[in-house]
Amino acid sequence: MIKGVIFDLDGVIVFTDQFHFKAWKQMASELGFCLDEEVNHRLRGVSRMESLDIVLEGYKGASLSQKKKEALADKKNNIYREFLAAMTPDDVTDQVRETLAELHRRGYRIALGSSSKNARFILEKVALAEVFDAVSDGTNITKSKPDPEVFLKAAEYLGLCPKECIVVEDAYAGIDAAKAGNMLAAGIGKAGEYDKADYCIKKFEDLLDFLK
Ligand code: B16
Ligand code: MG
Repeated sequence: MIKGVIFDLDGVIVFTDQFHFKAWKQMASELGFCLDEEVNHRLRGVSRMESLDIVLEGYKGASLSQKKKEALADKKNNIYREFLAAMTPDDVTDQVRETLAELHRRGYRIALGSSSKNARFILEKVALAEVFDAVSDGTNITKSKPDPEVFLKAAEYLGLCPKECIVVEDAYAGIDAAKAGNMLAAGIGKAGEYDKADYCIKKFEDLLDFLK
């Protein structure tokens, strides 16, 4: 029986993927290369340093030391945080806010399961910090999606077993992580086409059709 719903953040609750992309693009242009829009979907759900490696596939310069890579990731994060700083509660749709409230009314516990180290900052900006019963994010994990760690921690923080939880994800890596953690998975957006997802939803509020 499902008792808990674990939500991915970027691409599910908020659309910060556009800010990630703009920040990576700016970092790339300072290094003298262009970032293709096609790269964007490969960045979903993967950690900052793994994203950097994907972005640097387009860089043709001399190889970069670990220290330089960390400086580039910091630079990207500073640009990204400037976009985040301008977020407001209007960056969350009424449908998302009302669906979360309805899930609570129906007795579900809800958690966040995000790879981002900026997750709590984003939740504060969009006035959702008090809504989640638990938060598992990039600050409490050692392995990122498709490893299940972030979702297993979320279930643990909710006091539930993996089998009692369903994950809502926009990334293939996130659906793989949920399945590796023995959880049900609902795909939204691009992940809605993924055959490993147990449920495919077109709109966020469609969750209420099967989470009765
Ligand atoms: P940060 P999610 C992920 O968020 C993003 O989809 C991914 O593009 C990003 O690299 C990752 O967080 C790390 O974010 O640099 O803020 O720590 O989809 O897992 O909520
Ligand atoms: Mg995501």
